[in-house]
Amino acid sequence: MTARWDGLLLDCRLASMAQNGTPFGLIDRAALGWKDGRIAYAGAQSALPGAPDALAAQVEDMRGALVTPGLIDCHTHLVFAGNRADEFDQRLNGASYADIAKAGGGIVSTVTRTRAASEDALLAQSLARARALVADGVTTLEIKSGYGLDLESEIKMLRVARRIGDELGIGIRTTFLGAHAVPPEFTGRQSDYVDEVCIHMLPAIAHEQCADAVDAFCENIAFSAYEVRRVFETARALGLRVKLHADQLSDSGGAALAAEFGALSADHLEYTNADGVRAMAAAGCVAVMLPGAFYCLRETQLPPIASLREHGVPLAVASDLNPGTSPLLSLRHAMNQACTLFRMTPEEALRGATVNAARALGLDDRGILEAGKRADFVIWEAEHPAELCYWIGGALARRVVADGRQVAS
Ligand code: DI6
Ligand code: FE
Repeated sequence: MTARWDGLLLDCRLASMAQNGTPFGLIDRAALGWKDGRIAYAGAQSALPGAPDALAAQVEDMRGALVTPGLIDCHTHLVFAGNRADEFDQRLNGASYADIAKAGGGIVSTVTRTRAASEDALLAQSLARARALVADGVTTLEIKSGYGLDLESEIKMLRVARRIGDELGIGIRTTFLGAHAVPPEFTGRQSDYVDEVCIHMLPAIAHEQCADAVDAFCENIAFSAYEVRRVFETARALGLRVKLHADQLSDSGGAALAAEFGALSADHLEYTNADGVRAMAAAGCVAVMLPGAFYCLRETQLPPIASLREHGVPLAVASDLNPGTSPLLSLRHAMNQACTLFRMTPEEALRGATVNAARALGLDDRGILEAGKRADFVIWEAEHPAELCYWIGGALARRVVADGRQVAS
């Protein structure tokens, strides 16, 4: 009997996200079985290879409940200390994000607090945010460094990120974002800081194996395309995949640069031009939409969704959870914003938070309900998958399962 599956759900409505010719890869009157953290069966209940009780140790009747792949938040800055509600207040009193950054606030103020926090304090604060995402359906989470900006503090952040995965039983992908901002001790010496990132930090990060990818903030208030190129060349030489904060506030040629380096994704893209879109399409680079930052900054320049669609660039959606421009604790809420603000369809938004998000992280073992994939799934208090984008807030996730184990209810 040891060959039996660990669990089997009957009579569910699976939004499998498989390309099976139906929207959302929908399968009604479906069954989902899993064993040892992997999906053993996902398909029509009528085609199960045996009697349910003989197939699995635990069988549950879902009475038509909606089941989707676990959500994947492929772009967050979730590990940080303190918050920036004070800057939120300043912005409402007229200061712009760029003004605040130039006056030494912004990212640098979070850097000061993150450096000062002990690893355990950083973990405790960050865990609370991760729990909120998981409660809303997230089973895989990308977390960037970038608030340490010295080797020791960056490694501390990346260690905390991995500890969150251990604590919560979810999947974590870590990204080194040393080129996020110039730390205070390098003020006026930006190119020296880029040297520091390339000559000292990146090799150490690669040696410690604490990052799954390398990111940079390519922007006129951050790092130039020339500087990012140096970071990417170093990453490539060290065998690390790259991704990029590209064209968020201005057209800096970020999308084309990301594509040139075979980036997993280029993220934001509000100001990306037609050449950038074409380059991304040719390179198979995922476009990560971050409507939370667009909303918080009250941006008006929309990312070129129609053109990305037309060129077949895979669209992902993420929270960009960060203390400055997107204090957003729900990926589902980002999906709602992607629909309402960016006019993505609910199916595109759910694909963007499952299969395409997996691709933006270089993962092909999740994001879809199919035999052999990770047993990461969510049982929802909803009838139709469009509801996941339609409701704003609320506690829709009835049960969140990662690696075959319940991680939130
Ligand atoms: N782009 C963003 O929107 C955030 N970082 C980045 O590279 C902002 C981070 C912050 O303000 O703390
Ligand atoms: Fe970001």
